[in-house]
Amino acid sequence: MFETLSDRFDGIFKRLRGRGKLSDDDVAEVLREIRVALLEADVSLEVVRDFIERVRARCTGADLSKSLTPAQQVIKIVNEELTATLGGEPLRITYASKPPTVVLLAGLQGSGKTTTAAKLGRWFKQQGRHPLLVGADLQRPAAVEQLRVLGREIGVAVFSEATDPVEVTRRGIAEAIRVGRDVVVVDTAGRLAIDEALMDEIARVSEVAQPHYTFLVVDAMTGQDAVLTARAFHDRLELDGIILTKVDGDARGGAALSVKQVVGRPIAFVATGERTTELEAFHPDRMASRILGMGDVLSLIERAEQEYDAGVAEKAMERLQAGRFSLEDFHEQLQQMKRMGPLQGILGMLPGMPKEVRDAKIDDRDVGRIEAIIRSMTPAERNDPALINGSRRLRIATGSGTTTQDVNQLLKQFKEMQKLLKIAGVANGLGRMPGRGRKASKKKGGRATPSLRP
Ligand SMILES: Nc1nc2c(ncn2[C@@H]2O[C@H](COP(=O)(O)OP(=O)(O)O)[C@@H](O)[C@H]2O)c(=O)[nH]1
Ligand SMILES: [Mg+2]
Repeated sequence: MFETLSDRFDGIFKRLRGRGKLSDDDVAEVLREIRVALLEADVSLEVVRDFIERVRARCTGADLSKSLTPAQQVIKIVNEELTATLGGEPLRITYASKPPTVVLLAGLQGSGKTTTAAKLGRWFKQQGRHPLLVGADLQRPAAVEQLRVLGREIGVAVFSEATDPVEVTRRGIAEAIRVGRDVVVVDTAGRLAIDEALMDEIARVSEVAQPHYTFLVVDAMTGQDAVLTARAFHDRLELDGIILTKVDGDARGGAALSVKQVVGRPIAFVATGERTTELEAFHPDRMASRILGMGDVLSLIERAEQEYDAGVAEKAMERLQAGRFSLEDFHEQLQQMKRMGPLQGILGMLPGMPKEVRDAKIDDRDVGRIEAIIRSMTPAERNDPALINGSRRLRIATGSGTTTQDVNQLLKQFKEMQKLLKIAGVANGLGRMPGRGRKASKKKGGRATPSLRP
């Protein structure tokens, strides 16, 4: 889900990351790109417009944090506004003080109601509840059978009988009370399109069910149609939330991003596949980070703000730009990063970190060894590894309790890293983490492509 958008954001932020201070024109350009990306992802026009305005206001307002680079600030703002667009706070189920808690599922035919009813049964069971599934789709005999099969699979009882949907619902709830089930999930019939007969039926079922939660099940792959469907149902039924299904097949995610604002109701769950395990409670914040393809940038930024010594970062940055980033600087950076936590985790959180670096296995024990080796070098060697010949290599290995192979490996890795940093331009992001990184941009035009090797 959201692959399209994720790719676009990745490109936009990658280019941003190479910048120093952002001019009004830069901001306008970024906003234009984000706008196109959202429209491409099939997000409703009204939602896009509103989103862009909110981001614009904050990017040009006084909201900017002194301790973040411009790129980080924009990412932070976009992340927060995406979270808001996706619904802000996750929906929390509160259980009826007088059980059972009744959940009514509505939706078009084929949207995934029956499958979702079973998934919810499983989910409630995992929450320590004792659910009962009620099959109130009597349109096709196969519908109830489908629910029974799924019920057996997940070990949740299913109630149904060949009367009519309203009667089945009434008796299903009575049955739940009788046998002490505390959650009832009612699966209902759908039609191919919204029609009056369907709306009447679901309204009558709702009348007797008096549901605590009415969820509309919609197929994410239908994009903006899903949003229109949701609005039509909400007019009749007063939805509490949306369950978005088949997000596994939806690369764009337009429905997910539009539904909260257009319908005024949040996404409660997303279904990510056909199996009964494939249902997730929806967390807007986590989804936003996922869309931005950046692991957990906010936690990283927060940690960086707390731990990173801006002075050291700034110095490293200057040296990177001057093409003089040495093993000495590398050592200092390692120290800094170590303070922030296990290296592997940090690298995974860095947006735009080349895949090779992110996937590289970094063991914190290796870091200890690297430090020992660097410490055994003379300052001259640290600043110019080319000095390190055979006898120096042996001395360093002995001094650090390692082998000459270890020393060679480190020197090779350092060279590789310089290359990677150069390619990705991440040297910027790294070196100026939250720094008052202005210095970098004072140089003409603020174009800060580091050249690591003279
Ligand atoms: N890939 C995928 N398929 C789903 C998902 N949810 C439901 N389906 C499939 O969609 C089809 C219709 O589902 P069903 O529950 O019968 O829909 P209903 O008519 O609304 O009850 C079935 O083939 C399901 O296996 C999902 O999240 N991902
Ligand atoms: Mg069904």
